[in-house]
Amino acid sequence: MESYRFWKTQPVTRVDETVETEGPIEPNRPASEIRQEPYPLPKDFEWAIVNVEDPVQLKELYELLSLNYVEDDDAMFRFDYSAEFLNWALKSPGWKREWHIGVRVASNKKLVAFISGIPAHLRVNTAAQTLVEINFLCVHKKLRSKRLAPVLIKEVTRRVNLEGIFQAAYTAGVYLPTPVGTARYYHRSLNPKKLVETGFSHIGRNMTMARTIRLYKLPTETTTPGLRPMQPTDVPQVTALLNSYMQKFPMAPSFSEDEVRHWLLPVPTVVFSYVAVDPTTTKITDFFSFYSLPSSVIGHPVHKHINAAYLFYYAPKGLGADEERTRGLINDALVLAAKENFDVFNCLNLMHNQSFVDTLKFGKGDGNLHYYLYNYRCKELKPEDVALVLL
Ligand code: MYA
Repeated sequence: MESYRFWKTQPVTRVDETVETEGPIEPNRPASEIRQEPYPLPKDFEWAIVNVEDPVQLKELYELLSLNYVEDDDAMFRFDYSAEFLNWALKSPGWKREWHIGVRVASNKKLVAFISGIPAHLRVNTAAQTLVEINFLCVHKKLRSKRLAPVLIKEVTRRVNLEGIFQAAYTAGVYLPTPVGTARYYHRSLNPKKLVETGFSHIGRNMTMARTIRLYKLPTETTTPGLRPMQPTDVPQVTALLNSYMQKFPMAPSFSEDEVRHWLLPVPTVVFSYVAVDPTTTKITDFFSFYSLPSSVIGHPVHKHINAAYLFYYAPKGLGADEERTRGLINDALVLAAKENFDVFNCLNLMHNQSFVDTLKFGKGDGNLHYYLYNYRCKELKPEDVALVLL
C-alpha cells in the first residue's frame, strides 16, 4: 500500500473518498497570502526559467527530455518530443515564461529537471474552469528518488497561484491520488515490419509477416469528399465546429479562436490538421488532427525511432451521430499518416474513439493513462466522457 507522503499533503481527492459535491477542494487565496519566495532546492541546485524562445535553451530542454523523459515499463522506448514540438506545446495563448521551470546544477548550470504549466479552459460537467495543464515533469535519471519532484510541483503551484489560478489538469501513466478517469492507448500499425523488428508489436498467431503487411495495408487516397489541409481562414469555422462537438462530453476543453489557431493550424513535422469542405455550401463539415511524437528505440542496432502519430482533436459531421462518418474520417487520418511515413497511429479510448478502433484495426495497448485534476473534486468519469487530449 502506497503512503503518498507528498500527495497526501495536497488538495487532491483521497483514494478512499466518495465524491458527493463537485467543486474546488480549497478556496482561492489572495496573492498576499501566497508564498512570495521560491521553495528551497537542495544545495548545489538553483531555479532557472527555461526560455524556449532561445534556441540554445530549447535544445537543452530537448536533450534533458530525450534522455530522461517517459519510458515504457520494459525500458524499450522513450518519448522523443522534438524541439519544434516543445516550442509549440509550451507556447499556447497566454503562456508565461515563469511557468517553464527548470532546475540547474549551480556550479556548471547543467539543466537537470523541468516542469511546465500552460493556461487552458476546461469544462467539467457544467462548471467552466480556467486552469493550467501541467506537463513535461522530468528529473534527470541520476537525481531520481531524492524528492525533487514534489519541490517542482510545489513551485509550479506557487507560481500559478500567484497569477490567480488554483486548479490544474494533468495526465500520467502512474497511479496517484486520485484519477478522475483512466484511458487506454490503442495502436494502429502503419508499418508493421518495422514495429515487429523493434519489438513494439508481434506477429499474431497463425500469421506471417506477409499476411500482417497485407492486413494493415491502407488505400493510397482518402475518401471524405472535399478533404484538404486546414488553413488560417478556417479558424472561425473549426472553432465553432469543435466547440459544439465538445458539448457532448462531460469533461472537455473549450477553445477560443486564438487557441484553435495555435493548436490546430498545421505546423510542419509537429501537428497535422485537415478539414472537409462541402462542395455545394463551401462550409466546413468535418475536421481532424494528429500530432507527431516519435519514440526512441532504446539500444536498437538499426531502428533509432518509431515515428508515431497521435490522434488529437476532431469533429465529425453531424457531431458524431453517424458512426460511419467518424470511421471514414479517422481512416483518412490513417491514410494521410501512412503517407507522411508514420509507423504507427495511436489514440486513447476517449470521446467516440471506441466506436472505430476495432473496425479500423487498432490493437489495445498495455498502457493506462490516468487523468487528474488538482484542487477539484469530481465524480469519476468513463474514458468516453473525456475529450481532453494532453500532449
Ligand atoms: S507526467 C510525466 C512524468 N514524467 C516522467 O515520467 C519522466 C520520467 N520520470 C521522472 O522524470 C521522475 O521519475 C519524476 C518523479 C519526475 C516523474 N506526477 O522526486 P521523487 C510522486 C506526479 O523522489 P522521482 C507529467 O508530466 C511520487 O508519487 N507525481 O521521484 C504530469 C512521490 O510522491 P508520494 C509523481 O522519481 C505531471 C514523489 O513524486 C509522478 O525522482 C503532473 C516522489 O518524488 C508524476 N508523474 O521523480 C505533476 N511521479 O510520496 C502534478 C512520481 O506522495 C501537477 N510522483 O507518493 C499537480 C498540479 C500542480 C499545479 C497546480 C496549480 C494550481
